[in-house]
Amino acid sequence: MKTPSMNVKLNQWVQESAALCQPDNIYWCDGSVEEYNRFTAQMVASGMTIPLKKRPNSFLFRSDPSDVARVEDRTYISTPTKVEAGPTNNWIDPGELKATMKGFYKGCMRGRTMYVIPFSMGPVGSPLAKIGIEITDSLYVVCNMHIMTRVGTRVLDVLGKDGEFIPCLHSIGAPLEKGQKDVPWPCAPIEQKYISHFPQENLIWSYGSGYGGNALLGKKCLALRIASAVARREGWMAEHMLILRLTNPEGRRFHIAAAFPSACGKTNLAMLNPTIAGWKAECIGDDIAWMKIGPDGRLYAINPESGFFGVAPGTSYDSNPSAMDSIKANTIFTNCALTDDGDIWWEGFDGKPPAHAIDWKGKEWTPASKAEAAHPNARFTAPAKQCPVISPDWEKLEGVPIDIFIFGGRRASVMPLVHEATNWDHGVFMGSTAASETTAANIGAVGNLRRDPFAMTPFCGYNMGDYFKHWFDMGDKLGAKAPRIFYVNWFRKSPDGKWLWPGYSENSRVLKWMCDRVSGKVGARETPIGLMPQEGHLDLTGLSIPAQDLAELMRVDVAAFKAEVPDVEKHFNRFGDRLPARLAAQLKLLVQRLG
Ligand code: SAT
Ligand code: MN
Repeated sequence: MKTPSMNVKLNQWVQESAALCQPDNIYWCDGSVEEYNRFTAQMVASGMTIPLKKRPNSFLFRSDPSDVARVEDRTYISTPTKVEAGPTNNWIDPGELKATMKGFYKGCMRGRTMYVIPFSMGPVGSPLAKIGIEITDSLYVVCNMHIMTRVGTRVLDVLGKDGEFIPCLHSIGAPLEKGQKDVPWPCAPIEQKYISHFPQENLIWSYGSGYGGNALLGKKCLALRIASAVARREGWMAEHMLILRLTNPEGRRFHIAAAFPSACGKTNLAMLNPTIAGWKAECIGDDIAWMKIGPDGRLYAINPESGFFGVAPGTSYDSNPSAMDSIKANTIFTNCALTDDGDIWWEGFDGKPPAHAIDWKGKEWTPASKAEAAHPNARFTAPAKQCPVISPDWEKLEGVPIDIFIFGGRRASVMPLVHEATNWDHGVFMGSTAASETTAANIGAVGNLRRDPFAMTPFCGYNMGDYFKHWFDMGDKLGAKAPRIFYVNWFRKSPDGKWLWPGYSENSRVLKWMCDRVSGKVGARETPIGLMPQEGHLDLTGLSIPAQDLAELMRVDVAAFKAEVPDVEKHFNRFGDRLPARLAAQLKLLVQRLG
């Protein structure tokens, strides 16, 4: 196929990649509906996917059982020196890593087609948008990218002859020899998987996996790891945050950006259905926020994505009706169970489990089966525009002004339901010390407590000590116009293991308190860890939470916080002289306040 692009660098890179990977064909994606339909039909015909009778234009994929989540252990930030990648990232020298990976890339697309996907992260033409080009040999990736990003010829038009783009090279790492039969989910073994980033060159190389963030390179690789490094250089922010708009009964709008680790409820909060009278919520994004200071000195956010790659298990009309409505049609499902009538199913779905299904591994399943029907990291890929509560302003080129930042994670103990930072430095301290129990979104142990600063541990494309400093620099620039900062924990449990807070839509009550704080409607009570709601200020109308549960949710466990100080010190010490003195000062102040 002749190149549709006039961009000299792009054409050269495609040619070089083809020479290295040796595909049978090169195909340039135009992003059209016709193209999407042709590719899904092709995958149905080849047995790679199953069309769902119950959901129009929707498909179920089953991955290889070894390829079910991000692989943090195989993810690299390859900067010229190790210290630039910092203590939270895996590092290999760029020359060495490229040599190793070139060895794998050589001939890796034999017997396959190389697809060239021009995509925009952010609405095409937004001053915050960036262009990427993904080269891949996976049609699953092409179709997911169609949903998750803006793909197509428009992007090449914007790129023109000499526009800048971020090259993203991806291969599943499974060449097909002559006569060799393909499998439904080709990929390479774990020790050959590499998710590599070269921030100095704005370059991404991914090899061996076809799943989620490992393969849809616009998402974590470009929009977080590379973008975070670019953002620091250029003075803006790329964060692992949902964006939502809340409107109070008087019509005042508040924009909230919240950072939680993967599989901790960002999609649910982003699509919140408020249970408090007169408040309205709209979704702008569920995973990533790019934020720049606007002409009025406030911080403006866009959602660089155009779809949701959401965790399926636990999603239901009960927990997230808007997500359920978003996935009625035109959706890709990965590693969900298949019901006998041609629908998907997962643990936590509405109603009774099906009497019989086919599980994510393609095996017979009944409620008596020991194995889960859906993989815990099973996902849906759905167009954002299908969300019934998507904001009419979700594609506004200049973004929306952020009033509130929220940090948090999953913690069965210690962290109360909500507290507020007393100032920006304190808020940065809260973000930098955030901790959460690990989830199935990464291959590895689940339920271990780890420090996950700003929910960015797996996604920061440079030394996290410098990232902390960047937060202080942004705060200094924003001054009095900086968003207010809060910390939440929806996941606190009683000593006998029961959730203390109902969560989901009821989280709107906590958001209301934050908005009331911003508009000066309510005061707060000072505690050693920050500001907390005064008696009666958290709107609990219509909710019956036992008084002792509420007391536990709001309790500042001073002894537990004190007991964690050595762990925070250890965490900070990892950054050596890259740790901003302002963070060390905050820790000192906390220790003093705890007494
Ligand atoms: O697989 S993804 O990285 O896209 C999902 C996640 O971990 O948040
Ligand atoms: Mn995420």
